[in-house]
Amino acid sequence: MISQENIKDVFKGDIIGSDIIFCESTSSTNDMALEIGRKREQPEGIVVVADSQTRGRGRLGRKWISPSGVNLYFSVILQPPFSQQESTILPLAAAASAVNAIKGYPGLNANIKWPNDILIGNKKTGGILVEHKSGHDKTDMLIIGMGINVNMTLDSLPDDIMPIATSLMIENGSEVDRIKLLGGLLAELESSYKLLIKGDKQSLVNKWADSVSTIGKEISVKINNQIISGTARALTGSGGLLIRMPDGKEKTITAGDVTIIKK
Ligand code: BT5
Repeated sequence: MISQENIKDVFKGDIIGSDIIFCESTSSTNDMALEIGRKREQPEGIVVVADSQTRGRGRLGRKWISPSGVNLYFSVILQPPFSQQESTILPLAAAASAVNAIKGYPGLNANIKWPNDILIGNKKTGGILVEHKSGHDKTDMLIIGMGINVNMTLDSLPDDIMPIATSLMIENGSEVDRIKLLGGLLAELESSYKLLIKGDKQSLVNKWADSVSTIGKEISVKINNQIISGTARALTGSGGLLIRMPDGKEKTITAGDVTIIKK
């Protein structure tokens, strides 16, 4: 069980973990983080964790299934000292942090489906939703929301996501301590975030590229109403995906829904 008492010291970094707030159930930890962040003069580093969400959401208003007692749902407020455009790297930083933390467990070789899915094999075990909001006194806040299926069992997966989803426990057969995993993940996120602030984005991106299973595959990407197809070639220094199209031209995309056509 997660409680305010056993989670409050899960991680205390220089930036992340300035306050850790737990709630049994909330609509969405991103909304709760926004509400709390707007009231604080220095919201950076606040982490909001819930045991369940009643209206957990993914990108473009999609639903994030958030049952109680088994998974992780949390949001971290960051205020990066770089532009909103440069912040496109943050979903990737968050995904890489989750992958590194998960890889610490035997038998759990996670990978990233660009830009925001955490997969084991080709099934989704986590997702990231980054929202840009204005906070106290109109300061900018980035709310990094993460959902990870930790101890969900196969028979508890709803039918609509059963074919595409998994959990850490389904994959390696043993229960994972959610609080410990959260601590490891926040530590990874803090260390990447500090390096990002220092400005060495390209070397970080190069390190993460090894975990991005999308690279080298034939994909199609839906961006608003447009579909672009081609081969995913590499990550750019700002976390975008470089695609080579059938006519040989290259294009960088910064967001979108990726479908893998051929491995
Ligand atoms: C995401 O969106 O993958 C981002 C999910 C972010 C969830 C966290 S939980 C904490 C914080 N608070 C929130 O309200 N949200 C964040 P997207 O790429 O749009 O994927 C959504 C799709 O994933 C859905 O349409 C389903 O197909 C699938 N899905 C829904 N729930 C799932 C789950 N628990 N496990 C695996 N797949 C799921």
